[in-house]
Amino acid sequence: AHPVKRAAKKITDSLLGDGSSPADGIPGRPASESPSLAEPTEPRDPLPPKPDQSGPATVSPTGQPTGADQARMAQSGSYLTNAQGTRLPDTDHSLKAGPRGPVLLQDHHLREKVMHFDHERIPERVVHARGAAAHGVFRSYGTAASVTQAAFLAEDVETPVFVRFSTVVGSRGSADTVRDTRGFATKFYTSEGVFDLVGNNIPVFFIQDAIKFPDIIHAVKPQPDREIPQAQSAHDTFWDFVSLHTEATHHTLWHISDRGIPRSYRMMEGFGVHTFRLVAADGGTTLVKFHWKPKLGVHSLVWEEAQLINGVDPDFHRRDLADAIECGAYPEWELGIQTFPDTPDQTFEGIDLLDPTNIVPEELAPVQPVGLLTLNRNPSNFFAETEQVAFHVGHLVPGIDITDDPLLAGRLFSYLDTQITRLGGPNFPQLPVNRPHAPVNDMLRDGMHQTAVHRGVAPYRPNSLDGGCPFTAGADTGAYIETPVRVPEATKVREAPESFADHFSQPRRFWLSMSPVEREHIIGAYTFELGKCYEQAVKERALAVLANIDPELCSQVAEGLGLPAPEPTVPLADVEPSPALSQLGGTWPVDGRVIGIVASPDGDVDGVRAVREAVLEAGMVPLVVAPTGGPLGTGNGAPVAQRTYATARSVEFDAVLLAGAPAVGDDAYGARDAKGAPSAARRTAADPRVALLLSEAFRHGKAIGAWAGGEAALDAAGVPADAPGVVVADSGPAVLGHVRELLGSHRVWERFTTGT
Ligand code: HDD
Repeated sequence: AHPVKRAAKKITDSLLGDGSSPADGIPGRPASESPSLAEPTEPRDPLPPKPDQSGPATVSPTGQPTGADQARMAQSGSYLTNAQGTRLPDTDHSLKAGPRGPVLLQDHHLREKVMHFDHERIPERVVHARGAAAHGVFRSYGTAASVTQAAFLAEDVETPVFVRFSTVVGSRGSADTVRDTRGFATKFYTSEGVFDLVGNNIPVFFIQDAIKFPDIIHAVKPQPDREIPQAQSAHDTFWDFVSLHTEATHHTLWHISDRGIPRSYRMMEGFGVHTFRLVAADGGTTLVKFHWKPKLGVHSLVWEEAQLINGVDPDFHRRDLADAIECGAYPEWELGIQTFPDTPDQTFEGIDLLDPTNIVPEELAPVQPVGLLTLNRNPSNFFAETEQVAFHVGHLVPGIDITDDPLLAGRLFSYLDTQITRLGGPNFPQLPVNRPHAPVNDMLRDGMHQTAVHRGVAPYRPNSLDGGCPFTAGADTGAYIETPVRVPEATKVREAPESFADHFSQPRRFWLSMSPVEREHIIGAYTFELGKCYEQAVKERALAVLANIDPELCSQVAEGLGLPAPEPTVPLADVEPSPALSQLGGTWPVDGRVIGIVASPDGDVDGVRAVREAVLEAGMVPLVVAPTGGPLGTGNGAPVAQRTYATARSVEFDAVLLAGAPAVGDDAYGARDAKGAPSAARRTAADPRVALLLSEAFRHGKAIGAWAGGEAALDAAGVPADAPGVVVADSGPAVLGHVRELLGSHRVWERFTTGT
C-alpha cells in the first residue's frame, strides 16, 4: 500500500485504540514511538555555514595564518564561491573577448553578483525607518504577578528581549538628533510566545483614531512636490495639519519640548501609550499603562546642539547606544505600570483611558516597577536584525489584553499588513530575529521565502492522519483567551465619544508642569518651527492653538514671529501641574558621560593621565583632544589624543576640561619652546577651534573645568571663569570632582534662565 495510506490506516486504528492523552504524543502509541510534535519552525539557530565554507577561517589555502579576527570576519571559508558553491578564480574582472573586447553575456558570475546587489535593499519602514537596536534581558520582579498571569512577569523570570529605538519621520539614512518622537519597541521572547510592546518616548499620540494616521504622516513627511524637508516637522504641511486638527495639540507640545531631542536613547522614557488590560490567573482584570523609566534619568540635548550634531555626527544616537553596550555600560530601564480599576466607563479621575491623547499624572496613579530591562548585546548584522525585526501590537501573551482604544484597533491591522510589503511575504516570523523562543506549531504553510521544510501531509484541523494533532489548548494549558468583555449594544457610527473633545486641558497641564528653562526651550522651539513656515495663515492658526494652552506661551511665540497674539477661544483649563513631567530638579548617575580633556603635548601631561584615570574610575568616558593625533609626550603610558582640534566639536562632550601646563614661573601659557616660538599650550588658548568648542559648551550649559593655567583658554573664548558651572582648581582630579557633581543634574541650568 501507499505509505501515506499505510500510516493513515495505522493511526485510524490507533485512534480507535486506548485513546491515551494528547500530552503523550499520538493517541494510542507509546510515547517513545511518537514522532516529535515540534514543527520545523520552532526556534533554532541561524543556518550553519555551507559545508565548504566551514574551512579554517584564519588560515589561507596554503596554511598561512591570515591574521583576521574570526569574530569579525564576513566569510568563514577559505575559498570564494558563487551562490551555488562553485569556487571562483576571479571576482574582479568580467569575462571578456580579450582584455579590450566586449563583456560576454555568458558570464554567470557577473550576472549573479550584480543581480544580488541590485536587490540588496528592501523597502524602508513607512514610518520609523531610521533606528538602532540591541539585544538584552528582562528580569521581572514579580510585583505584577497579582494582576497578570503573564509568565514573564512572574517573580524572577528572565526573558530575552530585542529593543529597537527609532525616529518617526526621517528616511533610513536621516540624522539621529532631529526634533521628532522616538520609537521604543521591545520584543519579549517569552516562554508563552512573543510579546511586543511597541511604544514611543512620548506617552500620548497625535490622533485618537487610526484612520487619521495616513493624514498626520503625509503632513509631517517631506512635502511631496520637492521631497523636502527631510526628517523635520518645521514646515507648512505639518503645522497646517496640527493646527486644524487640535487633538494633536498635546502630542505636539511634547514633541516641541525637550522630549523631542533626547540626549541618548539610554536617557529616554518609553510609554505603551494605550491603556492595556491585564488579566490575573483568577480572571480578574486591571487596566494599565506601561512605562519604561531609564536608570540614567531623562535628559535632552539643546536645540542648537541637536542641529550641530546632525552635521557633525548624524549617527550620534546609534553610536552612543552601540558604544555603551560594547564597553559594558549596559543601559537599563525599569518597566512600570500605572493601574486603574477596570470599570465599565474606563475612566480614571475623570480621564478617559481610551483616549490616547491623555496621560494619567503619576501623582494620581504612581508608576509601580515590575521588572528591569538591560541591553547587553549589540546586533551583529544591522540588516538581519535591526532592519528585519517586525513588531506588532497584536503579539500578546496570556495575561495581557487590549482595550477598545480606536487608535490601537487600527494598529492591530497595520503592523501585520506592512510587513508583507517590507519583508516580502508572510513568512517574516521565520527570520531569526523574529522567531519566537516558544515552540511554534502552526499550520501556516508555503509562501514567499518559506525556509522551513515542513513534513507530513495534514497541516489542517480536524484531521485523522496526524492523529488529530495538534490539539488546541485551554485556559489551564496556556491558551491565549481573549477577555470576555461585554460589547455595549450600540448603533454603527463614524463618531468619537464626547469625552474625546477636550484638546487643551492636558496640554495646559504639561505646560504648567515645566520649569522656567523648559518653558524657555518650548517657546524657542515653537518660534523656530513656525518661523520655518511660509504660510501666514498656518502661523496664525498655530498661534490660536497656543492661546488655548497658555496666553504667555502664545504671546512670546507671537513676538518671535512678529505677529499679534490671538485671544484664547476656550476657557483656560483649571488643572494642577504634574511635577513628574519635568525633566529637571533631580540628580542622576553619570555613567557613560563623555568628558573632553583639552590638552597639549607640552602641557600638564601627568595631570591629563591622572584625570583620564579618574574619569574612567567614575564610569565615564575620557576623550583627549590635542592639536594633533598621537601620544602626548614620549614617556611610557603617555595619554594618546583620540580627537584633534580638527575632529573635535563640543557636541560630543557632556563636559570639557582644560589642562594647562605644569607651573613654570607665573604664566605657564607664556612659555616658549627651544626656538623661542609660543608653546603648544599657548597655541591651544589662541586656537579659534578651541575657543569655538568652549563657547559652544558654555552656551549649551555644560560644565567646564580648568587647572594649571588652562583657564587661559577660557579667557580667549570669552567664558567668564566665575560663571555658574565653570570650575577652576589646582589639579585635574580636583576639577573633575566638581564637574562630576554638576553632571549629576545633567546641565548647568542657571545659564539658561532669562526670566521666562
Ligand atoms: Fe506605529 C512602526 C509606535 C501608531 C503604523 N510604530 C512603529 C514603530 C513604533 C511605532 C515604535 C517602529 C517599530 C520598529 O522599530 O520596527 N505607532 C507607534 C505608537 C503609536 C503608533 C506608539 C501610537 C500609540 N502606527 C500607529 C498607527 C498606525 C501605525 C495608528 C497605522 C494605522 N507603525 C505603523 C506601521 C509601522 C509602524 C506602518 C511601520 C513599520 C512597521 O510598522 O513595522 O505599521
